[in-house]
Parts: sequence; structure tokens; C-alpha cells
Amino acid sequence: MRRPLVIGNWKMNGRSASVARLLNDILAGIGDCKAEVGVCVPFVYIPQASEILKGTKVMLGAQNVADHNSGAFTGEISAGMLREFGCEIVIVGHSERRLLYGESNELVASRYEQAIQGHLKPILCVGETLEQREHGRTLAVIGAQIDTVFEFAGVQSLEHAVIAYEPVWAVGTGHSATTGQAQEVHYHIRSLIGRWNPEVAQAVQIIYGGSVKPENAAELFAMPDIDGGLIGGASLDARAFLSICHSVS
Ligand code: 3PY
Repeated sequence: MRRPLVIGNWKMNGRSASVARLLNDILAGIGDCKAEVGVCVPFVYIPQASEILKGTKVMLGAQNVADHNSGAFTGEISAGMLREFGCEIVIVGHSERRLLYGESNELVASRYEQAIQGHLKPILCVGETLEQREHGRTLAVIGAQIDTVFEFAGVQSLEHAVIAYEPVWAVGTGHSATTGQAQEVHYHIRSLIGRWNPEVAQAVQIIYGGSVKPENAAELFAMPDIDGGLIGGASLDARAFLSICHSVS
């Protein structure tokens, strides 16, 4: 039985005062939410968020992690550093990293591997562009993204990871995939993993990201292969984020 999971991806938003307000509002409203809940905040606010979330059931995460564990890698933050400040989860391979910063499947896979080795749970984002979808390449693109991770870290690593399906055309655009489109891809991702290891395929949480809102969350989360969501814009509003967290049945 897979536990539902809802993660907020704050992207590059917030200031110290709004970070405190948002986290405290989330804690005040989380109550007996059935989902596991986490927030991935900008690096500089991790120490502050760690203090506020300490001892609560809301997990703290980052939005990226270095592909090495230390050394001359200017601007990078290692898994060990994130652990030291209370992070449990980390997003890797978000489409904004892949598209805007040129992160390849190989770089994403080595970031994922570092997260696993550093005892952080990677949330591996995969997804296709509109052009790839229109050319019928959705499953091939996602297959290559996942296979590269398996080459680096092995399929068994998924026991300590989460996959987020984020169609690029739905990220930050306000246009979510339909429940049918999302469920179809989630089902294929699970089947693809099942070819390597059926037990891992059944156990791994596969969450959906891409313009999830309070209006569409319950319907998406009711699909058999959708185990929750990676929430962009709506995670910056406590009321909307809590409504999404409580949409889990
Ligand atoms: C979005 O919903 O826009 C996201 O990028 C979630 O990560």
C-alpha cells in the first residue's frame, strides 16, 4: 500500500518573513492530513525552515543537489550539507533545470546518485515537451530519463526515491494534464520499472506535477497510479496548498 505524498516546490520565491508565515500557516492547518507532506524551499531559507519544521510532520527539502560530495564545485550544495540542516528530500531533474540550465539525463542521474548516497530521498522529475508528445515520443523520452538513473544507481535505489511525472507543457503554464493523460503515463512508468523489478514498481510513489490546483487535485489523486503531487505555484499559498494536501482520500 503506497502512502500518498504531496510536496511543495517553492522555486525561487519568498523572503524570510513570508517563509515563516507560509510554514506556520501550513503547520496550523495540516491537522490529520492523510498524505505525507513536504516543502522544497530555496537553499538560503533551509536553516530557517529547519528550525520552524523541527519535530513536525512536514518534511523539509531542497530543489537541487550537487553531483559530487565535496570539492571545487563553485555554487553547488552537497547532499551532506543539506542533511546537516535537516533536509530529508530533494528534487532532481526538474524540467526547469533540464531546459533552462541544460541538465542532461547523465547529470540528473549523478545528482540522484549523490542524493541516495547522502541519505536524502530524491524526487526524480521526468517528463516530455509538447513537441515530443506531439511526435509520439513521450514514453521513449521518459524511458531514457529513467534508464539513465538505473544505469547510475540501480533500480533498487527506487526503494529510497520518488518519481514525479511532470509534463513540461504543464509546468508553470496553468494547463494541467487531464487525469486520463496523467494516469496513462504513470501506468507506463510503473510498467517500465516493473520490467526491471515488479516489487519496486508496486512500492514506488509516483506523483504528478504540472499545474496541480485545489480544483483538480482530488480527481488526479484518485487515479490508481497517481500517488500524490509535486505542487508549484499553488504551494506558495497556504490555503491552496492545504486544500491540495487534504484532497488525498
Ligand atoms: C509546477 O506545477 O509548475 C511545477 O513545476 C511543480 O514542480
